[in-house]
Amino acid sequence: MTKLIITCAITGAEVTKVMNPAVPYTIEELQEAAFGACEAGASIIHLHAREDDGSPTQNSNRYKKIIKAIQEKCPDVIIQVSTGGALGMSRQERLSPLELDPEMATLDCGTLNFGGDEIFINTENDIIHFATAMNQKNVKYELECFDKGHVDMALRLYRKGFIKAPLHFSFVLGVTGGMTGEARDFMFMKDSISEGATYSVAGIGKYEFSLAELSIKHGGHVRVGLEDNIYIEKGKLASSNRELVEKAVEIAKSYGREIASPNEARDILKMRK
Ligand code: KMH
Ligand code: ZN
Repeated sequence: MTKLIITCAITGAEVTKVMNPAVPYTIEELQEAAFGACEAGASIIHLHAREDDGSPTQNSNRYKKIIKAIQEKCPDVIIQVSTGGALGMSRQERLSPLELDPEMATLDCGTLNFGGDEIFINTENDIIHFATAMNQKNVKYELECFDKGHVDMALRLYRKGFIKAPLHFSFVLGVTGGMTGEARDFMFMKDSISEGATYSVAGIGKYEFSLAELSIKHGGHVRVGLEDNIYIEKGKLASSNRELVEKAVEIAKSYGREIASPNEARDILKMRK
């Protein structure tokens, strides 16, 4: 089976130190979190920027400093910047990190209820706008899909020529308002993508490791990290992103699945420029 690509979503935009004190905010904390995750086996860091007080930002200068700090300690790692940012941010704000010509970025493929009155807005025109900007800069995108309709949208925009192959999907399952992280929903998502496409799965909260295991078993890839889940096991907070990656590595080992290095991940995702 193909080697396993582990992405670590080290901080996100919504999770806070109040929920888990290990959530990194400062440049030093983000550097340390990325380093720990990479040492444990992550080849991709899914990155949101935060200010020192934890507020989420898409400011490209802040991203630049964080990326520089991460690359000092993990020179090979693939940095995947978020263009989802935080709820309520404008298109323009969300796209700011593209100014840095990142190697990889997320491309969110549909609108979703996010609990309470929150809505994560990604209209068809937003997706086309983001995809066009990334195509111009030859940025590898990860197609983030929180729902089956998002996969269909990505495939439709692929057929129309706005989204380019090779397609790499990320199924983010278990968000309030999106598809659940039950095995049935994972199978439906993975069976819906096109021939030759690759996928990774990010299980939110309690779904993180059950979905990681399913994906490992079925030849998919995995995302873990404090953005998605703050617990190492039921009722016990994770001490670090490293610990979450280590747990994914243990599961992979139990299935005889080897872990991809960053360069092997680049080959698997066909992202050499
Ligand atoms: N923070 C969420 C609203 C992404 O990184 O592209 C969106 C998100 C998706 O995290
Ligand atoms: Zn994110």
